[in-house]
Amino acid sequence: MSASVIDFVATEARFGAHNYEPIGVVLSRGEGVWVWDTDGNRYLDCLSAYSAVSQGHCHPKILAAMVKQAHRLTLTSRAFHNDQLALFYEEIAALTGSHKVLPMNSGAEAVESAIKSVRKWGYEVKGVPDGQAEIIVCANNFHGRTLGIVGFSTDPETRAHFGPFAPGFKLIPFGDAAAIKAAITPNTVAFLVEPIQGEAGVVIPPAGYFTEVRQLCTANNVMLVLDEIQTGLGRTGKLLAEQHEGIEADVTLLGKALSGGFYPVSAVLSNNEVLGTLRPGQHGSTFGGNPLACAVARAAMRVLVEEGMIENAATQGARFLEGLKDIRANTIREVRGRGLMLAVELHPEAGRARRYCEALQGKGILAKDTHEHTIRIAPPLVITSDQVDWALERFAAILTQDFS
Ligand code: IF1
Repeated sequence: MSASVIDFVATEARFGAHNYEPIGVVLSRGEGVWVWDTDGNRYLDCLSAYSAVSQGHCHPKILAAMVKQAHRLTLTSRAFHNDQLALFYEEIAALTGSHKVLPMNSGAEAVESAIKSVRKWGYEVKGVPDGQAEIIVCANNFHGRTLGIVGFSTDPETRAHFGPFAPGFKLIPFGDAAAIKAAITPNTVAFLVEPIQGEAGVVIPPAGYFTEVRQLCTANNVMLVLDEIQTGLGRTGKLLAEQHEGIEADVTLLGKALSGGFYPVSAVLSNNEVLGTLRPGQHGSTFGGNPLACAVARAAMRVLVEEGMIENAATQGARFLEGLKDIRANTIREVRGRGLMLAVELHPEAGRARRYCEALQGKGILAKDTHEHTIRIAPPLVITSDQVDWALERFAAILTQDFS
């Protein structure tokens, strides 16, 4: 690493909490699918900040909207109206077919807000005895890092030594509809689940799973809460991953690409029932629904649709998936993906996925490992066929080596 990189890394190590182990690169510029490090080396970003930069780095139209709004009005608090929130509500509701919107900031805040709202709905509408609401969640879930959320994580790294945790969550295997049927009780208010489990390594459920889930939730008056914070906004080749299953959630959570990576913006979207239970003073956030966030999100949604990014994710995702499947390498156990949410799972004896990511960096690709043996691949949705082919050449070159 160059001297400047070492200085940045050393300073981070000196002052920063060591809650990440970044790959040895210091980035200083981004444009579209490309990022550059402080030494001027260029990389194709195959992480997109965990699908928050789906529109490509520093999208000019989102930037312009941010700068224009930042010159006018950034934050008012919700004690007063502002001239961006209503427009954001109208546009996100029209885009997603939702009736009610709760604007928040981080994805985890949206998840926590949804948990509070479905519990409140359970007590005040479904008639569940106060304090006894149950929410069904899946093993290997990832919904954020707050105390409430890690309380129902099954990943020891995520939850160890952070207890005690909140009760009221029931864990079942992902992809097993019979398990949901067995877990539902009269006190069940919701099933909270990712359409595709991202952190778990891009785990796609069996065909028909969500059709059965939808039927079971409807039949038992249980709210289906889909966490689309990573899968949503075009990542899987459709606006929402639920559309691959032809179903509609009762509550949908969005974040990450809702701002195109410019600003923390998340939202809880629901039918009238669930968010309709919230009354003034019962929930809130200093920055939730601020005019700058709304202006940025409006531009991020607009370019996603107007520039055909969702369709491109389907086209280039299929190209990328086929190309990965064509790689003949003893190191590869399985290639998985839907749209541009892809993963290569290595055989355990091939060594740690991180080693392959470090080797990919040397070829101009930035990718992230997850759970030891899986390489996650999620480039911005603006990637072209030529760039996919360029990336595939490099994945093939690295995956046919053995870094065990
Ligand atoms: C980290 C993972 C991805 C998410 C889903 C809610 C949230 C996330 C499906 C919370 C956030 C991020 C968090 C970040 C790394 C990244 C991640 F590896 F942690 F699991 F993407 F897979 N629902 N995911 O994926 O949103 O509060 O972060 O805005 O915590 O290391 P957030």
